[in-house]
Amino acid sequence: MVNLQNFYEEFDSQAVRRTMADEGYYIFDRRLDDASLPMLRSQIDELAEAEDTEINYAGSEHRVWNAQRRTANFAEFQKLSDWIMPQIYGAPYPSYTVLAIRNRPAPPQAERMEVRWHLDSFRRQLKLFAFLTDVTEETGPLEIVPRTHRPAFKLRATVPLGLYRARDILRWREQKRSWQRIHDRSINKVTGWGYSPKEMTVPAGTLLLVDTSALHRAKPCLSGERYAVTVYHR
Ligand SMILES: O=C(O)CCC(=O)C(=O)O
Ligand SMILES: [Fe+2]
Repeated sequence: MVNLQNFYEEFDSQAVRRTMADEGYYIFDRRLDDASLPMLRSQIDELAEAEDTEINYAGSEHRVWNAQRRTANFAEFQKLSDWIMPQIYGAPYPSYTVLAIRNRPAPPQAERMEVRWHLDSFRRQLKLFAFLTDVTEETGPLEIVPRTHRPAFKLRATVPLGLYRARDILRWREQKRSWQRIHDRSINKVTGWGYSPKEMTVPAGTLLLVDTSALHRAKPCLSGERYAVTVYHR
């Protein structure tokens, strides 16, 4: 069984809260034990064979939803996240699912790269990621623009970036929002304002907290593979 005890014991809620408020993400110094990584990866491989697995990007991405119900190890990540989040959020903030995900190289035509940037929601939304392989530029890192989770940024950016548009309101019930697909052109504007995207290239075993109301995307996997676990909160 994966042992997350150290993450509880060493958790410095003040430091995490401060970094999350300032930057919109927090990388834990402590990593998962090396020994647990192959075990977790092979559990993802097993689960990925199930019939209800979501498969994207020309078969290169496997998404196993509700992994916490399928394997006790993934429930451990959910427990940890349910313990951490209220301390940052300042209110009860239960998780609703754990995603176990595997990415292998995607054929270049499998996806529209220029609209991968997005917000998960317009208001604060926190996620816990655990990366089970070394994440390099090649294996499809999560990329985020630090500090764009802040209300001051959203106020400034909403109109010039078209995060909300008239058509979002006209088609409100379709639940499609402009901030779910943001064009690279908009990101160029944001970098012009002094914000710099940051690639989460981290060693295997790294845990990461992110406010996914910041601008972010998953870069495509070009070679190798990336395994990760993500705990989702509403
Ligand atoms: O897989 C990733 O790196 C991030 C995907 C994403 O946009 C998310 O989990 O919100
Ligand atoms: Fe996202």
